[in-house]
Order: sequence, then structure tokens, then C-alpha cells
Amino acid sequence: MDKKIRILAFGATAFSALYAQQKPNIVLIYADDIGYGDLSCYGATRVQTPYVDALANNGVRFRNAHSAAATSTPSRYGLFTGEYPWRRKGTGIAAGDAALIIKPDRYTLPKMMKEAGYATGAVGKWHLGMGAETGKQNWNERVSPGPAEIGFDYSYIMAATGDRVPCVYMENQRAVGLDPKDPIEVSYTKNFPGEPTGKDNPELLTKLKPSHGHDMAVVNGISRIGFMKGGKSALWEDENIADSITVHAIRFIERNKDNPFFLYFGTNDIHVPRYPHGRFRGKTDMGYRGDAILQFDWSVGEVVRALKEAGVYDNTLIIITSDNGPVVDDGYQDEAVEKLKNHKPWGPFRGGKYSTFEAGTRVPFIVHWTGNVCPGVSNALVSQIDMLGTLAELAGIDLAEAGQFDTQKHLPAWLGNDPKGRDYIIGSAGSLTLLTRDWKYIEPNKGNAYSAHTNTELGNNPEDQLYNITIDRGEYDNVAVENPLMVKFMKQILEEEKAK
Ligand code: NG6
Ligand code: CA
Repeated sequence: MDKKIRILAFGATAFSALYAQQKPNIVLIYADDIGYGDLSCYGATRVQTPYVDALANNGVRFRNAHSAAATSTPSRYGLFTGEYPWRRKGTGIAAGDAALIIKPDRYTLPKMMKEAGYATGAVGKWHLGMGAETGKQNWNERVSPGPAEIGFDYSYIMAATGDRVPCVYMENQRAVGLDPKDPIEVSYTKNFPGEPTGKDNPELLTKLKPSHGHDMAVVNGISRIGFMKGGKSALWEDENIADSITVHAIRFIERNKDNPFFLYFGTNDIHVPRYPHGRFRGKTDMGYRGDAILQFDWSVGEVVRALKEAGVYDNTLIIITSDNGPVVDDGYQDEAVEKLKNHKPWGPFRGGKYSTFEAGTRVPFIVHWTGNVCPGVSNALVSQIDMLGTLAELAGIDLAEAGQFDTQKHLPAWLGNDPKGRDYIIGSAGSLTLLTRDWKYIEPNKGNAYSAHTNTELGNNPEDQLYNITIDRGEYDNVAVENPLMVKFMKQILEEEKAK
């Protein structure tokens, strides 16, 4: 160990021992589909995100931070388990009637926080499945297992995504506002007799029409994925989702201000269907996608305000990041494509949501903790897979017994004191990728190179791909043929990781 590393390591230990006693609250704001270039602190100019920017300016803003995957379910799986999602079958994009994907006997981030004495809450987008068996949930009763069984004391969630049925909030795993005389039925295989669909009843689509897919159940003038019947009094209104979940996040903070708490706040913004509140619609020149970014920023501002009003702002570690990279047309005619013009949701990177190229997983990542971070911009290589390890380090929990092997402790990097971070990250969006600070390797993959629906370069190629990421962050110059030894070395690391 060289001298510098030894000092850092010592610093981290002393640090976590000290703060384990003070127990800072932890608020994890997990955006949906917000890309590297979508926030003004990351260079966006046609939309301003002052609340996020204020946290970035006084916190650490990362330039090389990654979600565990390029879509929601596997990223959230990695976030909560500390295990790479590619190790586990069934962690792809979950249907709205999927069973709980994280098995209740697994050690998780919220269980770790509970062990450390924290009250734990999950508010907003869930997308990790609920119930014991896919398609067998009774949505009119408590649906279990769910957030509680994997460690959340409190939950107020959207079961899956905004574009998937059932379109209801589940509070502590029960549908909110449900009239027992009008029970909810859900199917992902066939429609219920007499129920309209977006495909057959386009006249009902008063708010948004699909561009691809999303032509089944009609809820609130918008057609969705999956079929649904009943539950009329419980259905959400898309324009009120941000208000509803933000209010529940704030109430959780208020209820728990006198004890340490961990809040996972998964925003619905800026996932499709994008239909922000009237306060935000039309407030950017980028259509609803831009307006949804404003709404996201507003939610962040409300959470910050609540923390301040509760008197716990300085003693709260706030993390803002996103579950995957950006997509412009993700299935609705919301003018995102037409109004995008010079805005670059992917920043300087190639690809986007669904892609193995950098923009699939290289996401905004901001860590704020008054007086405890070294504010600035960090180039350290960091991953959401380390949420468990790093917060365990902070909370003074020893994970050795829990049998975790992907999650690592990187508290010094996350607080802006270590410019390096991880040695490498393995990504997965079709094929596996290996990213170091210098190189990016993508395993050969026969999948489509391009998705026309979403206009995404998926990064698939039947040949090895190797990019010198320090001089070619756009991944345009494949240098695999010229660097056979590096390719061999990177393949070997991947093989060793797969064999673990
Ligand atoms: C896709 C949906 C897309 C989005 C995505 C999940 C279609 C045609 N596309 O299958 O709209 O819902 O799944 O996004 O249905 S994620 O961010 O939650 O992973
Ligand atoms: Ca997402």
C-alpha cells in the first residue's frame, strides 16, 4: 500500500467510526431516464435545474458514475442488492404483474440501513415486482412480498412504471383509495371483455397517444402496457404523480426527523408517459420531456426544503442519480423528438437507454453532505453497485457476513476525497462491458446494432470492441484489432468475474 492510499484508508475508517455515532440521514433521489446531459449542472442550457445545481455546486458532481444497467429493473436490483444484475436471471425489465424480483431472504441495502438503526422508506417508482408469483397478485389485498419484506418500514410506490398497469399507488403494499366494490383486475396476456384499449379506441387518448407499443389499457386519457379493469377510484392521474410522491417523501422525512432515516425516493420523472403537472407543461421549449426535467428539479427542491424545515439538512447525505441513460422517443407522441434540436441528453457520450455504449449507464451522480464532502467535480470511477458497500462503510456495518461480493466500499471517492474510485465496472445491456478508467471493452454480441423505435445505437457488434475511453469517450474508434493483448486481458477479467 503506498502512503497516499494508506492515509485515505485510515481517513475512511476514522471517518466512518465518527459518523456511525452521528448517523447522518440518507436521502437517495433516484431519477428515471435522466441522461448525463439533461441537467444544467451537467451542461444543459435549454432547461435549468437550479435545485439540483445548488446541491451539485456544494457537493461532489461525478463525471464517471454508472448505473448497474441501462434499464430500470436491473439497475434497481443492483442498487438494492449490491449484486451485478447480470449474475441473476429474471432481472430484465419487469412487467407490471411480475413477482418480487429480490428474494426476501437476500441481504439488501434497506435491511443494512435497518440493522444500522435507520427508519427506512421507499417512495415512488418501484419496478422490482411484487407478490410471490407473477400474474397471481390480488391487487385488492395486501400484496406480499414487497418492499417491507426486503427491508422498507414504509412504502408508497407505483408498482411498476408509469406506462404499466396497475396504475395505482400502493401504500404499505395496499392500493390507495380503492373501493372494494370496484376491484382491480390486471392481465398481461389478454384484455377484459368490454374494456377499451388504445389500439381500438384512439378517441379516448385525450392526453397522449403512443408512438410504439403502449396501446393497451386506457387510463387517464393515456394508453399503457398491460390490461386492467376496475379500481376507478384508485387510479392515478399522471399530471399529479410528482406531487403525490413528493408529498409522501416529505411526510416520511417529517415523521422521522428525530431519528436517523434512509429514504429511497424514485421519481417517475422523466420516464414515459411524460405528462407533467400544468405548472410545468409548456414551461420549456423542449416539450413534455423538458418540462418533466423541470418537474424533477422541483421535486428535488421540495425535498431539500423539507429537510431544512425539519432541521436535518446539514446532517443528511443526499445522493441524486438516475437509473439509466436517456431516451427521447420511448413510445409516446410527446414531441420530444421534434423539439430536441441542439439539446444532448446523452452529453458527450454515444448510445442511451438500452445501450452498452457509455450513455446507457453513465449518469448524473451528485453527493451532497454539508461540511463533509470536498466540493467539486470528480473523475473517480464510481458505480451504484457500491451503494450498499459504501453506505455500510458510512454506517459502520460490516458486510463480511452478508456474503456480498460485487459491492465495494468507496466512501472516500463518494465524498470527493479519492480521485480514483473503482478499478473497473462491469456493465450489462445485452453484452457485458468492462470499463476501467482508461479502457472500455464490449463483448461480441449478435444483437441489433440499432433500435429504430427509440433511435438508439445499442452498441452490439459481433466483433470485440475496445475503446480508449480517455481520448475517445464517444466510442467511435474501435481499437480492438490493434490491441490484442489488452483485449485478451479484459476478456480474462470478465471470465474471472463470471466464474465468481
Ligand atoms: C420498454 C417500453 C418503454 C419503457 C421500458 C422500461 C415499449 C414499446 N417500450 O419495453 O416504454 O417502459 O420498457 O423503461 O413497451 S425502464 O426505464 O423502466 O427500464
Ligand atoms: Ca429508467
